[in-house]
Amino acid sequence: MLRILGRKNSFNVRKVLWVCGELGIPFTREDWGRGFTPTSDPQFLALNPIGLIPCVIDDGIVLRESNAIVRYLASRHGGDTGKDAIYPKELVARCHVEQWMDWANYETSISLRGAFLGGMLNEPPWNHPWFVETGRKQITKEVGQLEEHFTRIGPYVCGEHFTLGDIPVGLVVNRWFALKFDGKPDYPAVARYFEKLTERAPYREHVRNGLP
Ligand SMILES: N[C@@H](CCC(=O)N[C@@H](CS)C(=O)NCC(=O)O)C(=O)O
Repeated sequence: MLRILGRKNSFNVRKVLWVCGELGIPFTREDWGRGFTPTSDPQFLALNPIGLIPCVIDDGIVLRESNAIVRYLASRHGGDTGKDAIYPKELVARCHVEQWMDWANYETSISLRGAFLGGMLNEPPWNHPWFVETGRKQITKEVGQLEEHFTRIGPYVCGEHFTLGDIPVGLVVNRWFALKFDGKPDYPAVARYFEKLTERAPYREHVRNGLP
């Protein structure tokens, strides 16, 4: 059985839990990371020398990096491989999915460090006022780009069907709605997307469950 190492309130672990819910993949989960056994523990580092959660073990295969894990699980257990699959095989459809995954993991994770870790959790060193302000401006611009995207395409990031692209983006959107700061705009198309994702039971269980 798939073993997931990482606390269930982690942004990146929740992606893995969500995809398992979508695909009906049975798993066991162990609490590692902030508030539990630290990822600097030699037992953890022996599995994942990068020292971050999530880390998974599947049939003796050890994997790290949430997006890579999500793609692996969908490739292995995703069933449908057609154009409308959760992770399509067709090159262009696949790249459309992956570009959203990469965008969320790179662009928005930098902004959210300032806006969320600094601005909401007051965590050093991210709570430097310049960094908080820059993060807020940047995440507002990025979610604004998503807003603009959803005026043309929807209801999911790649169009009509739910794909892996929605998983990291769905985490970002959940966190966006938890942020509180002056001048934060309303983005109605993103709000509709948030409601659309909320129709999905694994999203309600692992993502929109009251945690930012
Ligand atoms: N790029 C990595 C980032 C992983 C990451 O930053 N994980 C955080 C939790 S979301 C972590 O390990 N934090 C340390 C801790 O919880 O002790 C991924 O996508 O998996």
